[in-house]
Amino acid sequence: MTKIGLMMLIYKLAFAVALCAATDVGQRVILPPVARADSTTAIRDERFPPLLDATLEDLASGLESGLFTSVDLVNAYIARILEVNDTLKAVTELNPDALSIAAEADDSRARGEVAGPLHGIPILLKNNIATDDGMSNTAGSYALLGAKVPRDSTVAAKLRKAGAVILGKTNLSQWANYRSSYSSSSNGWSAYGGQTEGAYYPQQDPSGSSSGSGVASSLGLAFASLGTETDGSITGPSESNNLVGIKPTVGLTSRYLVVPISERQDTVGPMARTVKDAAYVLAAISGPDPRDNYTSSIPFYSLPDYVKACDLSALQGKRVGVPRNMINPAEYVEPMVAAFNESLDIFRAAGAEVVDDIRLEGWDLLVSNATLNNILPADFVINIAQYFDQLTVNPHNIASLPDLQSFTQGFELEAWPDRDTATWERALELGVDNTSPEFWPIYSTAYYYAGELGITGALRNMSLDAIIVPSMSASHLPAIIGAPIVTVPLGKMPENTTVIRNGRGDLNTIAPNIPFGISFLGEHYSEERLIGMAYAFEQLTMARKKVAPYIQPTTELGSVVETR
Ligand SMILES: *[C@@H]1O[C@H](CO)[C@@H](O)[C@H](O)[C@H]1NC(C)=O
Ligand SMILES: *[C@@H]1O[C@H](CO)[C@@H](O)[C@H](O)[C@H]1NC(C)=O
Ligand SMILES: *[C@@H]1O[C@H](CO)[C@@H](O)[C@H](O)[C@H]1NC(C)=O
Ligand SMILES: *[C@@H]1O[C@H](CO)[C@@H](O)[C@H](O)[C@H]1NC(C)=O
Ligand SMILES: *[C@@H]1O[C@H](CO)[C@@H](O)[C@H](O)[C@H]1NC(C)=O
Ligand SMILES: *[C@@H]1O[C@H](CO)[C@@H](O)[C@H](O)[C@H]1NC(C)=O
Ligand SMILES: CC(=O)N[C@H]1CO[C@H](CO)[C@@H](O)[C@@H]1O
Repeated sequence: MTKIGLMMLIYKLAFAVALCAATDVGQRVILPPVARADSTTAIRDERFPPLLDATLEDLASGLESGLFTSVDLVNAYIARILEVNDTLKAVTELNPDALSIAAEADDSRARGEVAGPLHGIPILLKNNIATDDGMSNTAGSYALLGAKVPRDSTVAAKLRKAGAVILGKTNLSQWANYRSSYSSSSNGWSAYGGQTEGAYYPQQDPSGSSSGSGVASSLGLAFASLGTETDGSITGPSESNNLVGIKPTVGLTSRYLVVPISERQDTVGPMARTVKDAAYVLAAISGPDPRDNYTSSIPFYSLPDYVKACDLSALQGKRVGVPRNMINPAEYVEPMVAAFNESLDIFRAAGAEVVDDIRLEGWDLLVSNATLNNILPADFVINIAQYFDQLTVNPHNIASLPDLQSFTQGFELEAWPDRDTATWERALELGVDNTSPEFWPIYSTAYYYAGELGITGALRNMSLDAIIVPSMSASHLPAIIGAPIVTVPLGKMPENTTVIRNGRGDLNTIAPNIPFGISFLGEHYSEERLIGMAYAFEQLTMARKKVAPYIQPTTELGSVVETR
């Protein structure tokens, strides 16, 4: 749920990168401000929707007309997963019941019983979102292999109720990237799951920690997937894998039976290929849950219609602010900033007012005070113990972070000490948890910086509808206050980009063809407005279509239907 991303690269690699003179600035992505028809379909001349880009509306209408069945869809997606499994390791396990659930969905559809737009539609879950079925919920660790939960997580239960077929679990950065130090970890690696890679460049850093969810949605290994974010883990892998990601307000989606980092910052959200598809998934998983009392802060009697929010004219009359001081100034991300700069004309052409060069003082205050990073460790020591406490089967009798640390250090497949446990050591040495009196000044200071001197203050003081930034710089302030983000594809790194490896040196973080995005930030529970603006922007740009993966599966619905 936290990503090792470009922010880390700025701070940790600043020196190394300064030596790396030839970072590319050319081949800017030109996004003409030309309105197109609502692109709710990937179908062109083909009889079957190509699965790399198939939208929910394509899939639902094919199921409705009998062109294919939900069983066909499951078979096609499984074949696609297996085609790229060896290289990308995006999906940790398949649901052994997926085909029988799909068959039931087909039967009920034949009887005229359709649960909703997701009826019979295959979706993947990040492997930290528990299901009470034949799949495990490991957060990528052997510590949880064989563990059992008392019931489905609330978001999984809601997906089932909406008729979706839970197809499998996606690989992730182990413990949502809350285990190892920067130089010893890599996005998308887990002991149980291996190393996930992105599909846009060989050995692409898939970003994290919802790495497998990003790669899987990106290549059409399912209709869409769920990820989780604590600080960047939906936003980062969505941008690096050419996707739309919605990081919902903390409290809009239940975290019950989701392996936690922080009750204050964790949230579950969709990673999909279009804004409208993500909105359909968000609508299905949102809402109050007595088992996660943060959801009692939902201010709506009935939820907004996130799908209807997808309105081509949603940018008309809006004011968007550009906080230049939050944007990563490094030379190696210049193509991202250049494309972002050019996109401002699209906002203007669509009738929005761009308030450029606003300064969020809270950003500078927050990133210059290391004490303010202590929210996550203070929550984690408490919240991870609460998760273990809920298990009905706990194979290694782990009750606390010290138990987990000693299991990990003693279990060979956990790859310790090559992959260290520095994040846990730090949390344990801190001696402050979220019940300590010392916790509150830290939390309230960080909240004030990210809120009043940051997002909330800026939106109010300048009457803005949203703050927009390149997605690489989006996650941190919203993380602290639990506010939402919507990221949309914007462009890709140019052909002559100099390759930069991750901290561990085993993945390519900056490389040609790697996609990047633009993010819309807003006040708590402003998803409806952010989705509208993101949709209008997406429809004007369609940047996802301008980037092609270097590897992709070839199985399509046509061959599955013909050979059944
Ligand atoms: C990449 O090509 C562009 C011209 O298209 C040029 O301006 C830029 O300097 C080149 N960058 C590198 C790293 O060679
Ligand atoms: C994926 O590949 C691995 C070997 O790399 C294999 O062990 C595994 O069975 C494959 N996954 C599935 C779902 O078949
Ligand atoms: C929320 O739930 C937690 C855990 O069940 C409990 O400790 C806490 O007191 C509850 N808070 C509120 C405000 O109800
Ligand atoms: C983007 O725009 C800002 C503000 O106009 C400018 O300072 C910056 O140099 C531009 N960056 C790139 C890469 O074009
Ligand atoms: C950092 O924030 C903490 C918590 O509010 C505060 O006690 C400390 O004085 C701050 N440090 C600096 C250098 O401002
Ligand atoms: C918003 O206005 C308040 C009151 O004037 C001020 O303290 C705060 O710094 C402003 N926040 C931002 C981000 O402009
Ligand atoms: C389906 C898939 O790709 N899952 C793989 C994730 O990575 C592990 C370890 O390499 C494989 O065993 C899984 O099969």
